[in-house]
Amino acid sequence: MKYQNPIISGFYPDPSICRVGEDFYLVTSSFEYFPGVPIFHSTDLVNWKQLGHCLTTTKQLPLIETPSSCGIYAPTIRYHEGVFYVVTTNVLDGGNFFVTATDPAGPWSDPIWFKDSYGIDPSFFFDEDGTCYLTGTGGHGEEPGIYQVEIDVKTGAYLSDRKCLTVGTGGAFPEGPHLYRIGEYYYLLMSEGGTEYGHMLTVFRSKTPYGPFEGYEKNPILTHRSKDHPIQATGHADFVQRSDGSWWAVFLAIRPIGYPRKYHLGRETFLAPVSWTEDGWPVVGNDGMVDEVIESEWLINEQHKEWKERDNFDQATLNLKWIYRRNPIEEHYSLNTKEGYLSLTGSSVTLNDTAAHTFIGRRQEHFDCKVSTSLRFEPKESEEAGLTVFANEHFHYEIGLRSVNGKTEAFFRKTVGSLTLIEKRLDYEEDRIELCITADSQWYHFEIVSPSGEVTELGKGECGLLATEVAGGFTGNVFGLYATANGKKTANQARFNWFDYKRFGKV
Ligand code: 6LW
Repeated sequence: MKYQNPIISGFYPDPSICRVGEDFYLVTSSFEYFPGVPIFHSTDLVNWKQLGHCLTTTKQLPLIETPSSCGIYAPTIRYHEGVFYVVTTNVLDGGNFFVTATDPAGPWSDPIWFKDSYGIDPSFFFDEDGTCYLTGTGGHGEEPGIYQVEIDVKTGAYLSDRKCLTVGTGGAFPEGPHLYRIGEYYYLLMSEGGTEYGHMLTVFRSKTPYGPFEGYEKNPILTHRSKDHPIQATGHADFVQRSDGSWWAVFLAIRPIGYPRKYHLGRETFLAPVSWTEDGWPVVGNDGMVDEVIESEWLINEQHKEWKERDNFDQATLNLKWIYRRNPIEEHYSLNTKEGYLSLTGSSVTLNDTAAHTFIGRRQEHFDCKVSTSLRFEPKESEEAGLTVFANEHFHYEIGLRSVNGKTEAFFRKTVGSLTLIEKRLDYEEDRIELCITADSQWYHFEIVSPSGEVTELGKGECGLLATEVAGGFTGNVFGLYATANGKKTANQARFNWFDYKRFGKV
């Protein structure tokens, strides 16, 4: 049977996976978005359904004025004796910590913070004797490398000295480590080269958990660096074994467009089969290369991608795909489930500020897609609300309604670094409007539809100007509904009646 990569598309990087019986659980990074650390479930590794998020409270995930692409980095999920553990880093807001749950759908515990926590990419390994090893990168001026300490999983207290396991094969940014015990060896999997085009996965092994670790002579075991391949930046992997004995790797990769290459969907989650050499070294995919379509005799199910095209905002809680930027100010959001709309109240914070915007978004998962929404809004002076495609505060395009000199206008604006341009403005007499963004792999096209059905194109913007190579950071593009009073206070609500996301072409 065949499946198509990515297995989870859109900005879902740094995947980590664990198995409990026939069930697999997978988590990814979430940075400044809230709730944090989406958690997915699968029984066949190719069909994934989101169960929820691991970090759903401000106590677990303080993100007050967290800069874009700070917040939650690479989590690891592990299961031990009836308990799930997710260990991760809140960069700039507390460092390394973990949460636990008996039901992966939640609720997850309050955070248990490590004292004197160092570095990023923490991972847990529970050995047969119950010892829990915390493995992660260096920090606080240490030599870049992978470091390890034993911990008490009730309190997070360190039970041993912290030791360096390896500095890797010499690539930049030794990171993303996971320790496993397979057969007679402890295997240390890690990434090097940085999360961009030089990304690679390397493996080491030892007879003891602290080494000495011997590197595989054929390292790296996964990389697409300097290859002409549509998938790039492969790395940051975690291994899992199915109950049928087959081994698999989940990892991140990107799908850049054009030349020079640029990617705007972020780093996505991919899957590859893992085989073993006779002398016990892992081989990922096709000798370290992975294609979009993979055929494997070990697959047990067809791949169907979970899909929901319309949100009518008529449920008591928002669909799990919706995410806020930083901790939301609750009173700025309300769902009227009876009449089926989501109301947003703007604040003085604009889309350009490093603060909690009034914003609710969902990841762009496909190159070819169309998102649209119906907005009812009577803006007062300085207010605006609309639909944005958002990379970060300095890189975003939007259309919406706003008030200028007592008049309502529909507008299309581009913010690209320090350049801001209102590309189109039209007097608009109605208080209802449909806002649409149609994406292909090169362009976002913006249009509005009046209540009488009249369609007006407002313009287009390059996807490449919102791509990571231009906008920077670790996230991918998100479509968002937003409201702002641009420096003023307001109680005026922008009501969104529905939101559609249609995909075209391949998943
Ligand atoms: C993550 C690091 C990485 O912590 O990018 O690709 C960082 N790998 O391991 C942020 O996602």
